[in-house]
Amino acid sequence: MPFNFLKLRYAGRPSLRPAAVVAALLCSSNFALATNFVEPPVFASSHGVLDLLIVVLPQPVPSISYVPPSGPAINPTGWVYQICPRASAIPVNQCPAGSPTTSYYGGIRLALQKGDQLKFRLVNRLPPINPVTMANLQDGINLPKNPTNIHTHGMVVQARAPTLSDPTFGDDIFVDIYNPANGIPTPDPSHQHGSVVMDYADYRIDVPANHPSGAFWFHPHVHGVAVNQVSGGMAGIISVGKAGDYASGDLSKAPFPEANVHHLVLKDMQVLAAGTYMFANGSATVATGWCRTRRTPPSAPSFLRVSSRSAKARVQVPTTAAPAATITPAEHGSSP
Ligand SMILES: [Cu+2]
Repeated sequence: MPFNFLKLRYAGRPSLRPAAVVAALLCSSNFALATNFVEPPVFASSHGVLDLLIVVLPQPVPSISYVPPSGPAINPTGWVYQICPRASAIPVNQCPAGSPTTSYYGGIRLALQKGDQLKFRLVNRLPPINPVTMANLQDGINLPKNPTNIHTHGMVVQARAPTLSDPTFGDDIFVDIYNPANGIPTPDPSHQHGSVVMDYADYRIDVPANHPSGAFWFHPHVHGVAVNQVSGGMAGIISVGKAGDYASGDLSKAPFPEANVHHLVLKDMQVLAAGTYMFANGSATVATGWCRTRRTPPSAPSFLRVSSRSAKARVQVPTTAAPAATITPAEHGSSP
């Protein structure tokens, strides 16, 4: 698959910035890695509720600039989750410019606690997809219209469809939310498993009071097109509780100190055997110096170094050619 997603918690004083990591993975060989680590933006629940507006839309990735051998510089277009507290949203279904809105290509973190309610409105502002770039076109005639939804990967929550008395969706992977600007979907009885919704859908995901603490993630889950969307950047972290709930910080089993917990998102792109990559704005030939040719010898794994005063850790960087440190979503088979 043209995507690997790694999220981790680790101790120490990290020396890498997520945006730099993203760029480094996509990158020319002379990219400077030694920048400060910055946590992904966090939206945390308050008094048991996290209530957000989430608009998914295309956006140039400013941290990645690439000059192909025969052409002007390219800033790849990513597909990002633009997020703001629902209370700050402006009519109709828009996040305000500037704070408190974020649309971070590297992904954001939703910080939840056991027993919380995660509520959000998901608005689809994605462009249509060129069918040529789709690996799973046979999964539905409407997929080029780029429907989306959200799945909370790994969480133990209800896969709930709306009812007359409760119109919200739970973690329902069968709802397809369409951007009206891409046209009205054609009825497709052979592949339509759930609700067809235009423009947006409202979700309510109840986190059980006895939900395990841990690190999870969210991503779109419309069969046949999820791979395009996740590859475009649509993913983020969900944390429940604290790392100290399940991890010890020392031999006496003191809880892991929360100040030493950091979150990192790695994303990469697949460079084809012919040395090309299909950007949203067209294919480009990849120059010598991109990640695969940086390996010496070519079969050796790439490493990302995370250092601290007291310890050093090496985190193996996953690549699409030889994934070595990915969180494999086992329940989805070969799909995200
Ligand atoms: Cu998943």
